[in-house]
Amino acid sequence: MLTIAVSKGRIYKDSMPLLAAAGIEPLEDPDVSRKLIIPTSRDDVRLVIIRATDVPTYVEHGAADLGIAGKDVLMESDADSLYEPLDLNIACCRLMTALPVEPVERHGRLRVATKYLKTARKFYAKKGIQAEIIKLYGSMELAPLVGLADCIVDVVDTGNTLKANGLYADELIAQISSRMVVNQASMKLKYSAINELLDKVAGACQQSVA
Ligand code: PRT
Ligand code: MG
Repeated sequence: MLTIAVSKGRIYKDSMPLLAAAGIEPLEDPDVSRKLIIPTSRDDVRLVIIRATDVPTYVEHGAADLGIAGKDVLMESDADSLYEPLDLNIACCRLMTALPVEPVERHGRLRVATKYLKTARKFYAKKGIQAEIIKLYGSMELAPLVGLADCIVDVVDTGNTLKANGLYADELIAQISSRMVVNQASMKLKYSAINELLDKVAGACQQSVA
């Protein structure tokens, strides 16, 4: 049995056509079903539906053999023993700093609101800026508007959310896309099944790029 960890939302939507190329089609819609384990058209493959940020943890511990996660989530994760064999080129966006359009006077250290603690810390340290990183779990765009932070670090797609909140994207930290990750032991023990799946999905990725 192969278990694939995937989150609901944009990654699910964009990755299902790729898994279909490997003959894997979910037998239930996770948006309708309350089940967290979804059987697929292949007896030997099932999906587990979890939060995007939990995908690396499930795969590192072998609770899932494979997983699909954004590079932003992987960079932030403590799971550092995963294989990352395939860039799926889906759910693409940019990890950026963003500032208020109306400049606000700053006193003392730069305050940065983000859910990307590790990545932000590294980014500012590399620039030689001693920033105070403020951990938030969502709606980062609000922080500069209410004086909680001077700027934010977040993923940006169209930029509409920033614009609607009086912010603009400033510096690019990383180009983001979703990756297939694989548990190290699974890669050894289930090599042929995983390799075949990766090959088929990789083929489907190339077709969708071409
Ligand atoms: O939403 P939830 O708290 O459950 O978890 P999540 O936010 O981690 O999951 P989800 O499904 O929202 O995002 C999963 C992955 O999609 C992320 O880890 C990214 O790799 C990728 N991705 C691609 C994005 C976006 N594009 C994106 N635009 N993730 C989030 N956004 C958000 C962004 O944070 C901002 O609030 O959408 C808003 C900006 O969109 P624009 O188009 O207005 O710029
Ligand atoms: Mg989200």
